[in-house]
Amino acid sequence: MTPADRAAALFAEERGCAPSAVWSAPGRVNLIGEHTDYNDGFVLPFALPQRTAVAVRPRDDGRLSVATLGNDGQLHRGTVASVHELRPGDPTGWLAYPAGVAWALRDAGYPVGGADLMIVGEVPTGAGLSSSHALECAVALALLDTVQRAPGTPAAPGLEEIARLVQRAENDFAGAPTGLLDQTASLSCTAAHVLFFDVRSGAGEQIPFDPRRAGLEVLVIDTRAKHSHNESGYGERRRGCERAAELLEVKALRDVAGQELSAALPKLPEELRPLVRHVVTENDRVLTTVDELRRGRYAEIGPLLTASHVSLRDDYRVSCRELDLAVDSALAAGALGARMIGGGFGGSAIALVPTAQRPEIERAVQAAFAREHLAAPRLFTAVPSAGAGRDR
Ligand code: GAF
Repeated sequence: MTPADRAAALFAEERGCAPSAVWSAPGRVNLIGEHTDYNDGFVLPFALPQRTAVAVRPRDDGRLSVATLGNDGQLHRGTVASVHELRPGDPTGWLAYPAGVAWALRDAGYPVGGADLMIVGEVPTGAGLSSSHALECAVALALLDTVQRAPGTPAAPGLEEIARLVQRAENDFAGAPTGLLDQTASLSCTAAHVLFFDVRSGAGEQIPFDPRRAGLEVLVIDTRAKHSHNESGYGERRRGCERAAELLEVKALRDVAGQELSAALPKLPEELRPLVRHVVTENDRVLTTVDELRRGRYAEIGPLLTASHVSLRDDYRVSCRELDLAVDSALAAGALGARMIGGGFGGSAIALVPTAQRPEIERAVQAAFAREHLAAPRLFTAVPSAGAGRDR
């Protein structure tokens, strides 16, 4: 059963009627381009097959009544008495995510009213695979669907605007100072492609990406080390980048070109230099990766992925023991490249592996974690899949 089927069935059980629509949105892997999004730079994500589905039906009393199927197999319920009175800071916890989306849509002039929502997700949570954005994007599309049904309401926003509204929900309501990568990936990726997205201009290009045709796979290694953008040093890194841009008198670090790096670094206090070095070199690595993919040179991106990890580990300092172990053990066992993905401080890594060697690389990674007495990581092949859409 897909999450959409499950959400529709649970909705009918819970509410005694069918939902008016079901929407779903995927988690993502970012092939390369980490911590570049809030520096106006480049990212290169693809959508995962794992999705979060939201069954919806409008209500006319302004109440937002949300149920979500937890990892424990139980339904968790939460209610917002009136969407008209939503303000950042209340509710908190998991309900802040759907409520924040309703708030951001209303605040932008989309007259979202009350609704019943049933949420069923299969994107692993806390794994750096963007489960919260999958949820928020699916909720945004489901709530907008209810607005479209009312006569005389404004035209539906495009995907780019929805991404910005979801970012607003995440930043201003849920309190996580994240960039635009994850929402854009969840909403705009397409099957068998990576999305080359220029955050500054908003331009996106779908680049064919089907590693299986080259006998390769992108292996996701969910280390199960917990990560959270609210608590981590994410905000601290972001502020460091903004401060560095100010000192360099540029709008964002995107404006420091690779060849200007050695002139720029001495102008900065010691502690900001590695941050800038990471962002500038990472943007370059995205461009080189796109170039290689355009020529169908899949294996050649391996060293770029590994260089990205080294930069995130040593310069940006957002890796951790589990992520380094995932990367090192995959590389030692024959991966062509590997790197942590997402915000860091836990979550997942990816490894580009020859399909024929996948079983032995998986065994080697598992064995390395067992030797270190760490929880067994969860491994799966990430197939570039479709972005968000309506299921029924
Ligand atoms: C997280 C954030 F949500 C993204 O916006 C991005 O900054 C990423 O970390 C790092 O590239 O996933």
